[in-house]
Amino acid sequence: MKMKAAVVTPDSNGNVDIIEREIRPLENGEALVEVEYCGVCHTDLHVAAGDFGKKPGRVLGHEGIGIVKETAAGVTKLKPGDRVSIAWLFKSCGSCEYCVTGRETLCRSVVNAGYTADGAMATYCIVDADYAVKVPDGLDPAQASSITCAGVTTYKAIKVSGIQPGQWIAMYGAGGLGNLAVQYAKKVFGAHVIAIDINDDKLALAKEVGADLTVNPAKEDAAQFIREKTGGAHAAVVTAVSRAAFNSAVDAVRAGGRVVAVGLPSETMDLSIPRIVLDGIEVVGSLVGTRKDLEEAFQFGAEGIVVPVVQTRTLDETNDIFQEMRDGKIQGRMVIDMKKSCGCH
Ligand code: 8ID
Ligand code: ZN
Repeated sequence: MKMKAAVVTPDSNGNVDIIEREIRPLENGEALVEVEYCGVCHTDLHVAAGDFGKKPGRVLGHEGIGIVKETAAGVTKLKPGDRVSIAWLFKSCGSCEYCVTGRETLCRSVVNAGYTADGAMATYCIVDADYAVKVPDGLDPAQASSITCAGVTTYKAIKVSGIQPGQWIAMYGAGGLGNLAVQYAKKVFGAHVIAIDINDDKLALAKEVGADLTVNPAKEDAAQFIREKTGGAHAAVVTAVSRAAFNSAVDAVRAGGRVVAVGLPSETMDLSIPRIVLDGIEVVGSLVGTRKDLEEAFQFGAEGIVVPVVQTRTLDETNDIFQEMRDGKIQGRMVIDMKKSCGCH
């Protein structure tokens, strides 16, 4: 049986080729998933461009949602007909110090969908059954796809920020991750939210989904604005793909504040040692979320507390979506609808 897939070009030039490929037989513990939807994350752009090392021929995609078609021997957790996720955390070893202490995304032998394993930007995907998280009933599958990376990553980053109800959190970047960050912070954690983005249309969307305040750093000093309005944020989550945003976040938090780094520009940030030491600032990275985090993030979607902003497209449009993302033109998430593109339905 064949599948249609978006794979990184031979020279990893930031684009994909749409190809047909034979689906390999399942191995012990695996399941075959017919993909329904796959969101396009900015990380797919980084992988396609070789930002973390060239990956020619790799099937991209880690915001996948689909239906289990077949399970191999040894699979007890899933059965045909189940709706499951295909997330960045594709598989980990399950027994190292990270896996057994609730930090499985840091496993040194982790496998990531759409990076070190073939991902979900395809009509079919083979998953490790233990790592495919079930999608709860009542959650729209296109919206679930956006939660599979953007949602769980920001939900987890907010947990890591330690924000408490009523405190101020600054969300740098209001794109695919950022608009969900605003929603989880406001509606789940009960925080006051400031959204920061260089595009006014993204700020308008952030306001619509719950931001209390917005500021555009292309027009004014965001850190100064935040200090004036809030006395300094208690925490910041940075999903913007820009070192300027990381630097501003350090300036925007109050003493004892925590900056959670999520965005992945291939750059370094400035850290003033006196600022870090004298004001007790913490800077910490946060990488997607565990299977448990994803289960929780899904549930808030199923309950309608968090509503991903999604628009569906076809697999053939992947390179167009990439360009729109580079140009900062996307509101919320572009989600590939596989049924629209495979031509067999
Ligand atoms: O687990 C993780 N840490 C993780 C998970 C998923 C994604 C990390 N990421 C990374 C991606 O690889 C990417 O580097 O998070 C970053 C954001 O992903 P995204 O939300 O999918 O990208 P987007 O939709 O393009 O949104 C980026 C936003 O940043 C704004 C843009 O206007 C856009 O809305 N932005 C930029 I670019 N520069 C900015 C600046 N200086 C800025 N906003 C404020 N200040
Ligand atoms: Zn992602």
